[in-house]
Amino acid sequence: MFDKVLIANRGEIALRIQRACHGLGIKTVAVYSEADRNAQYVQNADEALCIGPAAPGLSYLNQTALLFAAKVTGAQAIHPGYGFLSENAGFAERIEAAGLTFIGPSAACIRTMGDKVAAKRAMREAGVPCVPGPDSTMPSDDASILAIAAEIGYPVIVKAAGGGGGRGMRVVQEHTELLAAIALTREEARLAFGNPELYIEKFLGHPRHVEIQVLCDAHGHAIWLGCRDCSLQRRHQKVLEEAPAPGIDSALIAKVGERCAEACRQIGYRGVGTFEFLYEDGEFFFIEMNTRLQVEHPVTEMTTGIDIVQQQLRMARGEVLSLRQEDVQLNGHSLECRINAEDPSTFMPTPGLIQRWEVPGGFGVRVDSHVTTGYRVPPYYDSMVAKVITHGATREEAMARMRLALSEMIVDGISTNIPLHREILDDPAFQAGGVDIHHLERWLQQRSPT
Ligand code: MV4
Repeated sequence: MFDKVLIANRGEIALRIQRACHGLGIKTVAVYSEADRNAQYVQNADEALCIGPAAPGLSYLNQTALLFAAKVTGAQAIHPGYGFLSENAGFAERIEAAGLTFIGPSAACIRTMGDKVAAKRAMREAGVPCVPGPDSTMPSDDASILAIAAEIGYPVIVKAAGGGGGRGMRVVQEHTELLAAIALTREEARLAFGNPELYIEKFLGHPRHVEIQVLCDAHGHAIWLGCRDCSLQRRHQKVLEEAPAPGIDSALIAKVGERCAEACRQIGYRGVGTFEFLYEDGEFFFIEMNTRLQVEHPVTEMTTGIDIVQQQLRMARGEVLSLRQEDVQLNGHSLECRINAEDPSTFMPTPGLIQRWEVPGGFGVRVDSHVTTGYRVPPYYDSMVAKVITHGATREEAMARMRLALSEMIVDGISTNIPLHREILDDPAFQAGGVDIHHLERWLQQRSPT
């Protein structure tokens, strides 16, 4: 049990976690870098402590400073948010070794899911449908490698076991290219992840990115909270997400969701998690599991009515899950636009002073943001400054509310990607629903040829 949580993060998610804590009567400790000293959420925390200079490596990634901050403030638990140390098994271990609670799954689960081969093996054993390909790392001899690829059938994709999120992978169209591609990817993986192990999968050419949210207690109970479609992305950065994934048979989603929940029971998963799938030609294929709270969790909250961050805190406190699967009612449709401080056409970050900040409101509109007029967007971190989330009885209603919400939003002083979101909402292919993971980049190229 804990009654004071240290929030080891910054920006909108630090505020989101702070609100969930205060809603449960839990006290909060904000930690901040010198660049975030004046942020409003820092002032609103019960206690606040500077943990270092602006550079993330010296502050938000500084495990020793975070543990020291927990010690001096008497915080008994640490919430890592997303990014930074949220999927660092070693950090989870250090927290537990210090007698504190890491708000997340066990270090062992984080470690398994960080190894993409181990994750896939665990999920296939638990009955989750996976992308075709062996659940083992690449053998060392060329003949075996070529035989595996031939059996899968070209094109194949070579991925780093230590990768994920789009880093360390290479598509191979035919057998003459395979061994060179493996040598290159292996060297990249050794450099980037310190782990040269690779694996090989069937390459899917036009999938959608559909993910399933799960919620688990420490007593063997697990439920799934519907799905999200995150296909609208550029360079592996999600731009707009929605729940549910449009046009997918809800009985199929329920079947896959049940498999995910069962897998969580089997591996003793605790807290919140996300199963990432590629969805192509009516079928789901597991690729990775994320062991953190995700940026796009609000669209699931809007369609289930469940406060995912409060549930995450309660699970970490050791409570028994009070929700049964039949209590989870999926209602209507929700969209989330990630508002970034960036140039809408070049995508270059645009840090600086926000001279005016007016956010939308009204029925079915939610804004998650730490920004206020006079806020200076620091150049050191992710450029996301807000998430505009809408909910409606139908996808059309959620889209109409989003158009209105974006038209009400005023940001002066820096440019943002709000114009891009307006254009996406006017795109007939997006409006129809179900675009694949390549749609946004294809559409951007056709709009402004380089
Ligand atoms: C794939 C794939 C096609 N086939 N795996 C990229 C991020 C990482 N999580 C997995 N990724 C992909 N894996 C197979 N077997 C295509 C991608 C991919 C992608 C996946 C999700 C969202 C956006 C993407 C953009 C490019 C490639």
